Amino acid sequence: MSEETVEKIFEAVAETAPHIYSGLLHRREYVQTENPSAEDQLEADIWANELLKEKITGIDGVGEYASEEEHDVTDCGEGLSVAVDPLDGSSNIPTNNIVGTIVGVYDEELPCKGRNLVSAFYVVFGPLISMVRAEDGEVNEYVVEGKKDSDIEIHLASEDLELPEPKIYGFGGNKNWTEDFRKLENKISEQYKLRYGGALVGDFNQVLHYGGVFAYPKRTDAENGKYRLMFEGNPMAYIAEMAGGASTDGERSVLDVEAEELHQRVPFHAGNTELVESLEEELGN
Ligand code: FBP
Repeated sequence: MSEETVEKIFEAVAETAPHIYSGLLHRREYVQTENPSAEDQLEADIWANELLKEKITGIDGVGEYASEEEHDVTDCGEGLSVAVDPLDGSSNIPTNNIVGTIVGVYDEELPCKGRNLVSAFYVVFGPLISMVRAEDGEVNEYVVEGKKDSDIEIHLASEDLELPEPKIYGFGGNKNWTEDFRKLENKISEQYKLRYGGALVGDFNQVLHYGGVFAYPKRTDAENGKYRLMFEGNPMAYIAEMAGGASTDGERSVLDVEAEELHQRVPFHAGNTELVESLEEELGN
């Protein structure tokens, strides 16, 4: 049963979250390795991936596990495919700013389109450990408490989250924006307040709560921007759309982008529908 499997995946991530959080203290150094996207890895990136991989691949009904930290998909039986960014925003770890975990659960072999998602969620390691989960047309928020497996509790904090009237924006990659995007940012900055922290989970999470738009667009030096479609773009676009908002790669919903490679990148924009639509229109001109 795929609903039961999704529930087990969600619980496994919730139970692992406090372990990841408490283990960050001694794993804040860069090691001499790169991930498949040629980014330097912290000891924490590798370790969080190992913890999550062990838990998730052990779940009955999980067929594939893929991670932003590993080159290939791991085949682990019959069933759903799980794509994980174990520590999103990990360059925030040395400075002690927000990081998180992003998970997409697909009912298709990876790589595949975001339309194949059956669930997506993310963990925010902030003042609290919280989780936002989108499924069956609803977005709910949870708080995770406790430290050991035996005392971890998951409390529902907010039900059926919807993007409120827009107030803020956050755009990454500013050193290499196109002229069109720079003009657009200029306009948006006159109307909305800038909030940018350098971790997709934190930056998107505040847009979800305050309303607005978040983007990491294409760059003059990177046609497809920075985010990995399977691990970051699709799950966050799925959550944005389920919260009543929209997403775009500049031309179409992120969820409709063809997936050709596991680690392919995608220009990412998501938030309140009216803002995403006007951004898409302006960038298309
Ligand atoms: P990682 O998952 O490898 O940490 O990379 C993604 C990311 O950290 C996003 O969370 C964040 O929005 C972006 O990179 C920050 O990029 P920049 O440092 O260019 O602002």
